[in-house]
Amino acid sequence: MASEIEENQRNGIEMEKVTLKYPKMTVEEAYDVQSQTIQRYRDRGDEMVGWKMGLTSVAKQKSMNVEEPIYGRLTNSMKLSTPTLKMENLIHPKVEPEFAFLINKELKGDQLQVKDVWEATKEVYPALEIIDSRYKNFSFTLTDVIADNASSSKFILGKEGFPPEYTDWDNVKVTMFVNGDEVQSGYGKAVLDHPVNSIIELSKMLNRTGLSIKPGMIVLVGAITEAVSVKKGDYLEVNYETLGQLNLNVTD
Ligand code: 0L1
Ligand code: MG
Repeated sequence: MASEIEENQRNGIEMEKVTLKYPKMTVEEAYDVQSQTIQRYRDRGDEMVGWKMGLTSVAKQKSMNVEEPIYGRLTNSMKLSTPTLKMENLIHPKVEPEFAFLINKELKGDQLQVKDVWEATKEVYPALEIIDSRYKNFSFTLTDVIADNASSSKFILGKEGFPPEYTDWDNVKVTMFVNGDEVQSGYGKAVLDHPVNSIIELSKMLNRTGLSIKPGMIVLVGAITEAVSVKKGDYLEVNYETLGQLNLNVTD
């Protein structure tokens, strides 16, 4: 299953839900498939650079009938170094405004407090995540989406990171424009009431399999607004108040 998913992620190929074939797959097994998929990225010389959290809004959890978020793995090849998203090898991408925490001290365990996270955070960046489920019509069950690396595809960080004390991250307003039209807006608190909670939750979930957030890793904490579908020719501007603006050109 991991080989098939890795190939489809790399080439942007749609696939049937894996639960059609394996309806009894558990959440633990799905994370194992995710881990084995990313091992195949590493075997090709890619490097794991962090984690992403998904389903961090109550609305999204309800729509999937779950009570906790999910996580995925980020690799170097997913990082965009220029604000251009090529549609080549993508299926039906959507963009989410997020924050990315740059961690500089290991975070481990299920008992972390808010102050532990801030002490281990070097900087917070405005960021965009591009999700692109490999499943037809973005339709999947919880275990399907975990196996497909929580729909991870690409991400881009803002040019400048900010220290934890720079602002109240839950009250930052983010507004997204596509081709000049405002399409979405939301506040940092859309992420589990406060983006810092997402890191606490991630550490708790990773701890179940003895994993942790290592120094130098980036964590995308979860979407601040609904995800927005994009197509070739679109131009996105995403405004993060005093944190600046992120742009994205969608090309073929
Ligand atoms: O990053 C996300 O919130 C996406 C998680 C997976 C669910 C989806 O693809 O919508
Ligand atoms: Mg996301």
